[in-house]
Amino acid sequence: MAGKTATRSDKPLLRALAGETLERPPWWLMRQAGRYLPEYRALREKAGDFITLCLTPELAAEATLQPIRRFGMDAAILFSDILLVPRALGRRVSFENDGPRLEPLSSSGDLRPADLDMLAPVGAAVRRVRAGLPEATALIGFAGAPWTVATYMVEGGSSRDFHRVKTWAYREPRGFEELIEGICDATFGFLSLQIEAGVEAVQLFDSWAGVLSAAAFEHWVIEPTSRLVARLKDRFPQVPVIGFPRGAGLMYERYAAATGVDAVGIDTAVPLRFARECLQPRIPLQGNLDPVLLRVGGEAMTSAFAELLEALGAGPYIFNLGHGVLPDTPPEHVAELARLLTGAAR
Ligand code: 1CP
Repeated sequence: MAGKTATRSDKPLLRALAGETLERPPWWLMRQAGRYLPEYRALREKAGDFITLCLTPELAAEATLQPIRRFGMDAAILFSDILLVPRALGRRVSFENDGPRLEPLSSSGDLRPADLDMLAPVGAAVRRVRAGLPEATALIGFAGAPWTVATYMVEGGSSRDFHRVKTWAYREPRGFEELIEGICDATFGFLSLQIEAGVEAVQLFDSWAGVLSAAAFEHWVIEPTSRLVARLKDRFPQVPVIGFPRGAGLMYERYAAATGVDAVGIDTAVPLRFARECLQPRIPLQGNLDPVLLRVGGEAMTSAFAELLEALGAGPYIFNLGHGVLPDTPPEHVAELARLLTGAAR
């Protein structure tokens, strides 16, 4: 074999997560695998349904590797979904054209103990990806944070107003706490399985953290996330955790200080000055180019990119979007971004 094998700490993503400021920031994109890539659409058609794609190791590994082959990001993110956890908890989950559908849950009594064996193919996919990645490319595993997973389980899918889940949380906090605890346990099992199979960092997606009051944020975002991170750190002290509490606004500071995560993903709405002055001195940051700018491309994207690097590039930083790649994004715009990043030494 040619060359030496990169040790863990040689990988740019892991160095940034450990707090190093790199010459050029490492990069990856949330939803970098997916419908904007023609090769993904072909794979998806071959699999038939989305859950089959997630739970067939060869197919999930192929979807994970597709964007790396094309664009050479510094990290791959495992192709999977946050809604595999409700499925392991015994809920019916399907993916229709207009989004996920679950049977709505209204009582924690209807939960079953998690069946983690159902998720074993995810471990097999991780092992395949590790074998197929370039040596400097890190592999990120992920799960939904408990609050966000609870929203899908209670609402029965995506939601506009989150009335059902908030009503339950406010009206019957004890029962809701049991649901959150059940999700926490299953999520710990799901992430442990990914780490044991070879993921080198994990991200907790709290996509709906921003819909809560400050007090409810404390209860249903900060507390369960802190417990989950503490359990992960106890068992896997060397594996960095990225927290992404999308929409957390002013609560980002509290999240960064209290949850024990190693890095924070910032959404598009976070002002760069606040990020640089109030967050980055405490914790490495990841984000936050508007996914719409990636879709638009050209000068609008290039100048926003330059501003972002100017603001955050002098501290520990991982380039990413403020949310996932949009399905109608031209792949050439991602290629352009890759060129900007490889030319972006400080
Ligand atoms: O039709 C298809 O091909 C399915 C589209 C799709 C894809 C490509 C879904 C259904 N999930 C995924 C993959 C996925 N989901 C990844 C893969 C790795 C990557 O490339 O990033 C990841 C990290 C996720 C995470 C995920 N799933 C989140 C958190 C991030 C976010 O976007 O906020 C959420 C909320 C989900 C639920 C989900 N699964 C799928 C959809 C369309 C959704 C979102 C529905 C909604 O907006 O409420």
